[in-house]
Amino acid sequence: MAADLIAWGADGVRVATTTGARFKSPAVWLATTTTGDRANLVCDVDGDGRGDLVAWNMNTRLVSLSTDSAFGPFTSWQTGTFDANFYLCGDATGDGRSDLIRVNTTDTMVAESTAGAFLTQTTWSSDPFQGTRGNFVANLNGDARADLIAWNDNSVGVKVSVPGPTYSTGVTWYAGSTFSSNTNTVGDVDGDTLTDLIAWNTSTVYVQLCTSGVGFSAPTLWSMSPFNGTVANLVADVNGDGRADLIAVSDVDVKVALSTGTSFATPTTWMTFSELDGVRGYFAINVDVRN
Ligand SMILES: [Ca+2]
Ligand SMILES: [Ca+2]
Ligand SMILES: [Ca+2]
Ligand SMILES: [Ca+2]
Repeated sequence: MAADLIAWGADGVRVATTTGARFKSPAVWLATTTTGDRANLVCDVDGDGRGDLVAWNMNTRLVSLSTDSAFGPFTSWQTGTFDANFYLCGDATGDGRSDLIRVNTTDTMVAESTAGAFLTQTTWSSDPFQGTRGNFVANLNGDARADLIAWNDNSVGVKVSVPGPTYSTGVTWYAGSTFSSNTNTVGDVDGDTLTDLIAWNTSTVYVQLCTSGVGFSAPTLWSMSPFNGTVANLVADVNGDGRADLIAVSDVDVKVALSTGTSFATPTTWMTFSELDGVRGYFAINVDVRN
């Protein structure tokens, strides 16, 4: 399975599915003006392998499930106030379904997915864990549970998801400058199932590999091609070889730099277009079972 390109726009959500070698012309999967007043996310919340839409509002969380060729109507999966600084999703519990995670100034809370609703959020850690360059949810140690990353200018901290369920005490997995002037993203670029760090600069891309689930390597140069999208930089495996690739979305085209396992190949054009509205967000995740 390989990641497709999703553009959540003002009047609908469009999907450009991958063939493994390019993105097809975008198709409207849901005509909607619905949007989250806090965040828009795309995660597989019912665990069928296909990414779903989550519109995160302060007072309600709405979900639109992938039917494999479209997104279904939005339905409410949770009501009540659920507010934060960082809004994330990922399978923190390890049951195959993505959960909602909020990282706040002083704590981190998780609302578990039951495949039809989100349970009331519970506190998984009670200390500050915001990263200056962002927080990310990804599997780092090879169990089924997604862990929490706080990426800072001069360190990267990790809280591992453990049975309870809860987060472990935060541990520094890398101490040192982390090289990014543009976009900080995460993905498994070498295909060992452990999530790595990717730092996009104006004319270079550096990678910090996850090393056996206990730390990150020092930044290593993986690309010297000037490669930044004017509207979005994304990381996902678009050709299905198990290694996460770089996707640069611009106003006139979408370029991809495939991972070779030790570097990123020269970028190539995967789609040309004039109207891919992603004003609510661009995402790269598999949404169908075909490719
Ligand atoms: Ca799904
Ligand atoms: Ca889960
Ligand atoms: Ca890896
Ligand atoms: Ca790949």
